[in-house]
Amino acid sequence: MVHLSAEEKGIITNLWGKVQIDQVGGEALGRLLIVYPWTSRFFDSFGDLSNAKAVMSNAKVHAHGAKVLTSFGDAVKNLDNLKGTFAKLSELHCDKLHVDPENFRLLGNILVICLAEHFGKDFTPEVQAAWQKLASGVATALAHKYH
Ligand code: HNI
Repeated sequence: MVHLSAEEKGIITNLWGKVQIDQVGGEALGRLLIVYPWTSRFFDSFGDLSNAKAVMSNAKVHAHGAKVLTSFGDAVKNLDNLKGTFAKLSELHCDKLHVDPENFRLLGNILVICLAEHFGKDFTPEVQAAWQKLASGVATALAHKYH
């Protein structure tokens, strides 16, 4: 499990307060679907995902991305208990959705890229390190109930 220092926790909470969840969530999920096209097989019901433009303008992608990033925000509020926080979602993604947990890592890395783009020079290496750690912790927590 990841261990976050008090300083890293401060960095994470501070940045999270400025994240535009709807925009960044949609962008991160959209980029996941474009960069790793096989991930679109989980989203059959979302309509046209056949090219980058279609993905990035797909309202269902944006809505679901916002939902996922809102849920990711529960991690920020529970930095000392990621496994407990994501236990139910881990069961859901394993038992019902059958999402390969490797995809959680891919999405976490894409999220970091989106944050870097949004925050520009404020996204210093220290900020990146803290977020990268959090993303890894969330991915581990979401994979925890897999069997
Ligand atoms: Ni994920 C549904 C959270 C990564 C595929 N996912 C959800 C829901 C939440 C959620 C919350 C809604 C649950 C409900 O309806 O009760 N997902 C998260 C989080 C991450 C994540 C926090 C990682 C940070 N999910 C992924 C990834 C994939 C994924 C990487 C596939 C590539 N998720 C799904 C699918 C659904 C889903 C598929 C169901 C969508 C639907 O409504 O049809």
